[in-house]
Formats: sequence, C-alpha cells, structure tokens
Amino acid sequence: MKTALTIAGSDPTGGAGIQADIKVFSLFGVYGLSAVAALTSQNTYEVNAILKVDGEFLEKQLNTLVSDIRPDAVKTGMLFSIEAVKAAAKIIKGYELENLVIDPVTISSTGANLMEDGALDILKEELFPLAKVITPNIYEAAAISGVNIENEKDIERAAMKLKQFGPETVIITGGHFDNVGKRRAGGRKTMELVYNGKNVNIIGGEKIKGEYHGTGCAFSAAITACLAKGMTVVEAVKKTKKFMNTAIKNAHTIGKGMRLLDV
Ligand code: PXL
Repeated sequence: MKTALTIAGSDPTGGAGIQADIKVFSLFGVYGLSAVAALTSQNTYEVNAILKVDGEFLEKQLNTLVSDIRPDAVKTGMLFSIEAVKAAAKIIKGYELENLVIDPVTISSTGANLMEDGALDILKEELFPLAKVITPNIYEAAAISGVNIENEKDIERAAMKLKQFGPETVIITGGHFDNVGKRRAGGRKTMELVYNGKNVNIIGGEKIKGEYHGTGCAFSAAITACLAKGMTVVEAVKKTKKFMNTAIKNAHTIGKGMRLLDV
C-alpha cells in the first residue's frame, strides 16, 4: 500500500490539520502517517490556544517513523515554530524524501496566526527548495512573495516570485479568489493557478456558497495522496479539484461556526 506522511498541527475538530490530512489520505486509498508539530485548542469558530512541540521531539518522532517506513509522499502543514520547520527540513533532507508538498499555513480560516514570528522565512529558505509542490492561498502567496495581489495578473506575478524560492511547482489555490480586488467583489469564481517554471495553467471553477474550515489542508493532502500514488502534478490537481468539489458540496454543519468538509 502507498503511504503519505503529514507533518502538521492537531485540530480537534478534525476539519483541518493532521486529523483532516489522515482522513483525506484514507479517502484516496493511501495509508496515512503523521507527526504532530503543534497542538491547537479550537472549535469551528475560534482558535484560542496553541502549544508548540519541542523541535528535538519532532525530530525524534520523524526519525523513528521514517527509519522504519519510508513514505511515498510527504506534506507539511501548520509547523508553527522555527524549531519545527528546522526539524522537518533536517529529516526531509537527511532521508532524501520525495514528493514533498508544502502548505505554507500562516493564518487559520477563523483569523488566528498559525506561524510564530520568523518561521515563515525559515520555511521559505529551508523547505521551499525541497518541494515538489507548494500550495499557498492568495493571502499566503502575497505575504511570502511580497506581491500585492489585486487581480489575476498579480497572482501570476506572485507565482513566478515564489518559483524562485526553489519549488518545482507552485499552485496558488483560489477559493478566496472572489476577494481579489474590488472588480471581483461578490463574484462566484474559484481559480487555481499552476506554474512549473514553463507554463501557467489556470483551472477555473464555480464557487460554492458558504464558509468552510480546512479547505487548504484538504486540498494539499489530496495532492499529496495523488503524488504518493504516482500521478503527475497536473493529474493530481484535476483529481483534487473534483474531490474538493464533492467534499465542499456535502459539507456538514456540525458546530456553531464554519462548516466542516465531508472528509
Ligand atoms: O487551515 C489551516 C490549519 C492548518 N492546521 C491546523 C489548523 C488550521 C486552521 O485552523 O488548525 C492545525
């Protein structure tokens, strides 16, 4: 059986983070492995506390696991601290792990900061060059690239900047595309932009109304599962878009806040 490893934060709602990643891996028929990089206390409307995992302990978890089971693909999500980013990078480099997907999680859908000061810079320097794919949303793409995103052309410029940090492919996810610039306010479109250093591919879609928790996590986990199964990035994006559509359409209203994807 193919295996995928997630190195990310715990989300007790199961809508995002490690728990969501493992469920998505399962739905794709891939065996899920995990190492917890941070803990969150949250529900569907707020994140009210974060506890970081000691860097040495994260390194120990990863060493112990990966020396036994070599994953076919790896995803990083909410790493939170500089020490966690460094531990993940050390293991990924040391074991030459392939099919690395980096979701540069910076802020939660409910607005909480999910990255310690300075951690994003280290993520960019140490992990981006090892990545097959990075999956920022437009806010993360703007924050990391320094490009002020106001329209479609800006998204492309941001993708080109991000590519220079070393990943093979940049996918800027577009669930928040409606929020780009005033021109699109109230629009109902989504757009994924895929840039591999040669071609820019734009994959459009219709936005499904509502506020959903964990879409970024589910998207990057699905891409990771597809890569574990040996798909190309383009195939992975197509499969993932279909998967996301169904997961969002069938989302559950379980809590009092955001809806939870059907994963
Ligand atoms: O969706 C980003 C995210 C990632 N990882 C964890 C989270 C969240 C959002 O809340 O809690 C653990």
